[in-house]
Amino acid sequence: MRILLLHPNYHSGGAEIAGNWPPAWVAYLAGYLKAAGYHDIVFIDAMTNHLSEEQVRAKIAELRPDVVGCTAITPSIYKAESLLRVAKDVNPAIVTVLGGIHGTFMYPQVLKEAPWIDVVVRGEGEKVFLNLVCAIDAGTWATDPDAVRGVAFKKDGKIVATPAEPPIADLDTIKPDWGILDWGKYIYIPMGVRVAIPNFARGCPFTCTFCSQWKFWRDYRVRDPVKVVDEIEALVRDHQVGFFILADEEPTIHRKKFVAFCEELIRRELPVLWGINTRVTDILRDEKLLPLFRKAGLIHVSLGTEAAAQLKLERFNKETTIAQNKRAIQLLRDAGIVAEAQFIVGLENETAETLEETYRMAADWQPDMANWAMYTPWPFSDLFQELGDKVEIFDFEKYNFVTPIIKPDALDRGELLDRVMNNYRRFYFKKALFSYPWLRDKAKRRYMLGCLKAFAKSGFQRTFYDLGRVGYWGPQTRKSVDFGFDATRERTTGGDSVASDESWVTVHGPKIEKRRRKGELTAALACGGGQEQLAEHDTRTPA
Ligand code: B12
Ligand code: SF4
Repeated sequence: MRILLLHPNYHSGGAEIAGNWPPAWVAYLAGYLKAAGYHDIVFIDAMTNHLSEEQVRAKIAELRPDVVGCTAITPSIYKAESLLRVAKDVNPAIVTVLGGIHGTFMYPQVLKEAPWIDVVVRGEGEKVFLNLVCAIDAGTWATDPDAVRGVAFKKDGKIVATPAEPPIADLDTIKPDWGILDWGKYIYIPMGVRVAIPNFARGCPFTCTFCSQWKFWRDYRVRDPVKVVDEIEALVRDHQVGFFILADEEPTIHRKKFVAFCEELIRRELPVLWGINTRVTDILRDEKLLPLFRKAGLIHVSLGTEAAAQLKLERFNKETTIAQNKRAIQLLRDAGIVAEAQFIVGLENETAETLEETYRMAADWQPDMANWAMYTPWPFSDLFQELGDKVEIFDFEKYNFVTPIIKPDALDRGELLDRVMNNYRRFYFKKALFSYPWLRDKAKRRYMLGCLKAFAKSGFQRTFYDLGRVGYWGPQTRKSVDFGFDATRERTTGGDSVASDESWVTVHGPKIEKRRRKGELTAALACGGGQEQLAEHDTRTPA
């Protein structure tokens, strides 16, 4: 049986400006399938190779797969739907499969608008996809699809979702097949080396209302640090990877294992640098460990520093948090680690003044890098439900952190974009002239100048923030920018999304859920803002 995996050709000029990134999902799924005896797996990265649908069509016709699986996050859903239609057109006998976060929660809408998709794999993909492939292989899929857990499909005109497959308890049983990727393509521009995205943990014990990652993975699991380092060593040795980011939502949650991971990396002296996304409170907690992290190769930490102010949290003490943010940045810089502050902007209460305030904070805290992401209301997050009719745009293609989905009461979307660009211009102009070239730390200087190069490249190509597509050429065009929202895409009705599907049980037990709903957990803080910590002995939910 031949299985073809597709990564859709979706671009939006956010984090991807730093280079071409290898799709980790492909390696994890292919490794799991191959271990079970399914070796004929082919991958087409339409994103990295900028392939048109026609080019993918020709490849599908040539490869003659039995199963075609495509991934989709929310903004790439329409591209994924189209690619699967192409597969169905090429040969109606192909079983078309959609995986990833969007279909996991939006399968009723997806199966309605893309009836050529045979099956949606929900949540963690390895086990469910293997079971599905086995059922297809054995011929039982057509006759008894209900026997496969964790999938959704149409049967007799009705949408059916089978009970969820339990998350894989031991993540180390998944042996990724990194060899399936064409490594020469995945270059991290700031360092000019190959980049990888391994998983150290999956899931998150917290339950922030704007985030859906905790719902998606359902359970929080950390891998054996030594095995993760084995994987990294193989990536360095076999594929010449020189930089990696951990795919985790927040890898420092489990301090003990994270420290063990760093110690193992130090012991093996691997020629590799790496980056993570984490929370301010973890950096403060780990103040004394930062030199160890740096010694292990950690060079870049992104902190979700200011989402909290925008999200108007109960129990949110802004003064404390601002002081904490500043301190965390200072600590990282003192340890020789690049500190990146992430601001989330663009809620309905955003004004010119609040945007200016974020710039002032960035200027005051002096992170090495700053970015201003547009708040994006994932349709299956709790906050989306709370925002109600404040969300007017349902063109998911633009749900990408760079397009203003919510219109602030006091600003046009074009003005919002313009002020965000103004923040970027001022921040990086100063860094380029007065900071990066003069850094004493050689490794950091090289890294920062590399980041500037990536920025310059995307600015020149007009890909940064999709500026070319929307027609932004500076403040004079702020009134004329056109985000190109597709107005035919309308609000999903209750039945089209399963954000609160009772059958989709997570480990975030009823007690925690209740506290979160009552606002007793500082829930809506971004990765980086949360105050909670995981007890040292605990690998799952916070006490
Ligand atoms: C690394 C990363 C990137 C990288 C690389 C992406 C790539 N080429 O794969 C870069 C920097 C390029 C990037 C860019 C963007 N990203 Co990003 N990214 C991530 C990150 C940190 C890790 C993704 C990952 O590899 N996870 C590990 C793998 C194993 O998990 P997985 O992909 O979910 O796959 C599993 C299942 O979903 C399932 N599965 C997935 N696909 C399929 C397909 C089939 C057929 C089957 C059966 C199963 C299956 O099985 C897999 C194994 O269990 C996540 C956050 C996170 N912690 O997950 C955000 C995340 C995926 N990104 C996100 C976004 C929004 C973006 C951007 C739009 C932002 C921007 N403007 O730059 C772009 C879009 C780029 C694009 N075209 O895909 C959001 C998506 C949210 C949503 N609801 O859609 C996330 C979740 C971040 C967040 N917290 O909101 N991203
Ligand atoms: S800490 Fe919050 S924002 Fe970060 S992954 Fe966990 S639930 Fe999501």
